[in-house]
Amino acid sequence: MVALLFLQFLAAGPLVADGAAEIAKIRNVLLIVSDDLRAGVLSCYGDPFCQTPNLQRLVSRGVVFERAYCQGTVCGPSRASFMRGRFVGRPGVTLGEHLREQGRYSARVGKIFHMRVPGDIIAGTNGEDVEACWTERFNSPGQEAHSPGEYSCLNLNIVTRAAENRQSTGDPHRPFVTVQTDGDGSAQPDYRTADKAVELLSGMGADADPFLLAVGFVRPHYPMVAPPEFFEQYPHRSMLLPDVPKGDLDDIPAAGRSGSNSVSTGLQKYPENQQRMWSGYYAAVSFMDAQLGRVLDALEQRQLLDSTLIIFTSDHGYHLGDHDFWQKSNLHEQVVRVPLVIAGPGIAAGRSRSLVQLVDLFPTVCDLTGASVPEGLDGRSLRPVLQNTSATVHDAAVSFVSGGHGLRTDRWAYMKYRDGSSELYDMDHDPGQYTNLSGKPEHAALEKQLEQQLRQLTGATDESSNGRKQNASRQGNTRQNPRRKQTQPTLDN
Ligand SMILES: [Ca+2]
Repeated sequence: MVALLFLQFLAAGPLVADGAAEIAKIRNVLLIVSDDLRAGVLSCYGDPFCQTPNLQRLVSRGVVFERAYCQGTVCGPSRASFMRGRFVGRPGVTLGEHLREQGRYSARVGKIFHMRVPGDIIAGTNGEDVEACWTERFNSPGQEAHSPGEYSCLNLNIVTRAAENRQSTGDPHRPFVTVQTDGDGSAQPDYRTADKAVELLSGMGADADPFLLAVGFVRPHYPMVAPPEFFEQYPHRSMLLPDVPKGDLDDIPAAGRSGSNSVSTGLQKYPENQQRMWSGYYAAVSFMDAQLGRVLDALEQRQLLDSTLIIFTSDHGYHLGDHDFWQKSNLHEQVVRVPLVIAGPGIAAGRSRSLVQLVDLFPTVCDLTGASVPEGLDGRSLRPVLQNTSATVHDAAVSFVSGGHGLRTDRWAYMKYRDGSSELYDMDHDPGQYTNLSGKPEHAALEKQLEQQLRQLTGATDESSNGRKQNASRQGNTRQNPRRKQTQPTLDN
């Protein structure tokens, strides 16, 4: 059945020579946002283990952006940024509001703007959602770490089936929780999100109003909850941990080091549990992918593939032991690089090396659906790349933490922190970011140029980045506490 649907899906999305004419048929947008999903764990970005057959359906008929970067590096700021098409903390109309003003239907299912995971998911509450963004909105509550089944808290080395005394929302333990659930997973929030998305799509058709359907999955964000069969695909002893050379942290300035690391969380004591973290993360990704498949099936069954732009991405990436770091809130490559796959009529399968940013999604949607483009967006339409994957839209991408900014150019990754410290990596020769070249005399001119480019793009000075952060806090766009260092692990719950 799966194979049959797969073939039908392929048949429904022919690669066309006349892309522009086909692209003009786009009326609808299906925006799918996974949570805390690092690009590198997906097979379309080279991972040898992780099974994501449904994302592969999109890959087989869409463009994979190999160098897509988030602007915010935790949930709240990133989501507020790309849903406004503006850099972190900048106010502006949201995508849904903008499309609604032009007569379109807009719906949210699950987490699109920031929701605390697991807090808002367990409570079934809206988090920092923007109500005006949506014609209708639907939450997908679930028991999360309290789901019946085998619970593990890996940094405390606790495994139990007992329902009582489970670490759920307390740091530093909650990021290291897995649950192999009893049952078929249908009580899980992402399953419910897919249920509702399928229901909404069943009411859509060729003659329905153009729609924006935003589907927000919460996995693989912790707790990593899925039925056992998803874990069994990834026996923990076969999981490969990132290489962390001796002295790896010595050349990373304090501002660049994650406060959530193997030592601070206690995970260092349990190397096998670090492998179990990978197993759990993969399991959560595959479970999310299964729900993605159900949504794609519904889109196909409603014969909406020929009129719908499909965007799959994540709010940011994730550290899984790289540099001994765990979680996010950091400017290193595993956090700032995100998965991005875009498919739709007139878009041929391919891969793009262009640097792109999540703030590009807003103007891309406007461009491809014929909506007007609001003034002052920070992104650019990706249409040139979708029509020709050798096109380039940016020569640099920027990312934000409360203590600094990151810049990614074709060859270099540069981080500048408010305390004056910096990092510089040659991504051609050191993609793992093991050797910080900042401060080396032979790179002084380059570093000066990158710093200037970063300031131009972000408008950053020490004062302005501080002011921007406070402005963002007033809008409720971020949960960042100005008195708390960005590198601490409690920013996003
Ligand atoms: Ca997130």
